[in-house]
Amino acid sequence: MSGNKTLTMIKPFAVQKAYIGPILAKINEAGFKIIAMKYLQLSLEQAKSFYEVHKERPFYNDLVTFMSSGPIIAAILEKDNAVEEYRKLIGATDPAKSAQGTIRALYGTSLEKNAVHGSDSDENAIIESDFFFSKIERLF
Ligand code: IDP
Ligand code: MG
Repeated sequence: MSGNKTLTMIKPFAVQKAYIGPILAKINEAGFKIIAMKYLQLSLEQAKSFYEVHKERPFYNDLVTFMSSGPIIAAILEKDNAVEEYRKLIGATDPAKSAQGTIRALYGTSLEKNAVHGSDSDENAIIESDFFFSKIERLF
């Protein structure tokens, strides 16, 4: 059975461009419940740790530098089949290839600055949620 939670981040460039409000509105309109949320800036080391799975990829250094360049929003979202449903809502990794009306198509500006993160599996949703939030920082 698929899980009902996913982890999102609103990435630095989208925060700087004042897209927090519009993106959270899309998330709520799509029926996700926000069960944990915080506003923070990752250190370079923390960004490296979050994206560890990508450390062999050519874009890794740029990605972790970008992700630690300014404040972000991290949130745990709840909905049936959350991982898949949220990836549908955000669209493809490259905003230029994302379906019309998706969060990345609307608010992403490049492959790297694609507005938001979304977990890619139930297992990673749990790992990523635990990365940002302790037990008392979430609704249950
Ligand atoms: P995802 O965010 O859609 O799951 P991943 O392949 O997990 O995509 O990549 C993580 C993040 O790394 C992407 O959201 C994007 O910001 C960045 N990224 C992925 N591929 C590239 C690339 O080819 N060039 C630059 N950045 C990339
Ligand atoms: Mg991914």
